[in-house]
Amino acid sequence: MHGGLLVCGEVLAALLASGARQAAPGEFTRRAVRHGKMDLLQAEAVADLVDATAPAQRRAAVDQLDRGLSRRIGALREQVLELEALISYDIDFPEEDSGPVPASRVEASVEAVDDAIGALLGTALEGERLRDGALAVIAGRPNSGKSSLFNALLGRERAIVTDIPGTTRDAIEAPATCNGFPFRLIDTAGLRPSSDAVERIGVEVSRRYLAAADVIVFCVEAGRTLGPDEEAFLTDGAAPVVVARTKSDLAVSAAPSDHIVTSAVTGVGLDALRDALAAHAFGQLSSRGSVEPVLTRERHRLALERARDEVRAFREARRTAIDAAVAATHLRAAVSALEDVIGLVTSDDVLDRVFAAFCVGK
Ligand SMILES: Nc1nc2c(ncn2[C@@H]2O[C@H](COP(=O)(O)OP(=O)(O)O)[C@@H](O)[C@H]2O)c(=O)[nH]1
Ligand SMILES: [Mg+2]
Repeated sequence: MHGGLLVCGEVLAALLASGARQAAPGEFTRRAVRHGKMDLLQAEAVADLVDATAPAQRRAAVDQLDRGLSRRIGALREQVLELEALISYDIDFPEEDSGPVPASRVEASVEAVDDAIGALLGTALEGERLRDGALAVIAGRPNSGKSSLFNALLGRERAIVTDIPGTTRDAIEAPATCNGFPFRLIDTAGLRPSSDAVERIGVEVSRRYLAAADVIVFCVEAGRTLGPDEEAFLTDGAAPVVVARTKSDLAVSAAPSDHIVTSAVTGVGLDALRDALAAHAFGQLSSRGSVEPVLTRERHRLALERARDEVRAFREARRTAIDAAVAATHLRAAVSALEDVIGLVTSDDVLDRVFAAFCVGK
């Protein structure tokens, strides 16, 4: 069919009238999961790939679709199963003092599993950020060049720029990609005490965004000495702060070397600013370069935390000389937490939740 809303709509109506039905969201992927052609992590990756706006998101989704994360979690599962095998002698012959496997070997193996789960959990913060986009908030005094910098980073005139202090009163959000990583860029009202009711609300909104920020871009004009309010802001330390010395085309900056000298007019420093944003919000992911599996959803993180808790409970149970068979139930629970992530056996309501976010036809 050629495009056009009316013709497509009428053809669709004719098909439905002849007995066809429309696919449910994610129905084809769901079938693939039900028939074992795909696991749950791969199904999630299909949705992530559809939603990807930044190259780093696409890379992670394609790797997950390739079973990168499934394999890694499968390997963890194998490790726990081997641990179970190691202690099986203790279970079968509980009255013997020591089995053929020395306690130190079991202990080392527990450590190794704990470390491996920990390494993967270490990717969750940036991984979840990778799916949602990192929140980068631009802040500073009124007229410090925030909106101009915001527009320059976006490459379009999204926020209103004037020389009147207090122009931006509401927070403005726009998606942006820096060095391949996704960001939600926020322009805010300038921070200052104000008698204007609307501006005061704007400043309040700015503070709320700042509290939630993953990284802050703090604007100070080049060549100007920082005021005490600005020095205080920098040591506040809620999120990492990148200082942008703005309007460098107007003044020579004698700023500390970690400040980034920028100009919205000439475009100087914009790349350096993007580098800094990517390094602060995605430092681990970008330094690893090649594709390594990452946890991108709360669902993954919670299940792996459960697995780690169970492995630790197992270690504790052995330390306190609890019956080996009882201690081993923790390993069973750890295995099942790992299997939940991959989705080897998945209940309908978990599937419903995963596929609710899918679009029709996938
Ligand atoms: N020459 C020059 N002027 C700038 C630059 N950035 C902002 N300005 C001017 O500074 C004033 C305030 O800018 P604006 O972006 O609205 O600041 P905000 O209040 O912090 O959002 C406006 O008149 C801008 O044109 C720059 O890089 N170079
Ligand atoms: Mg502004």
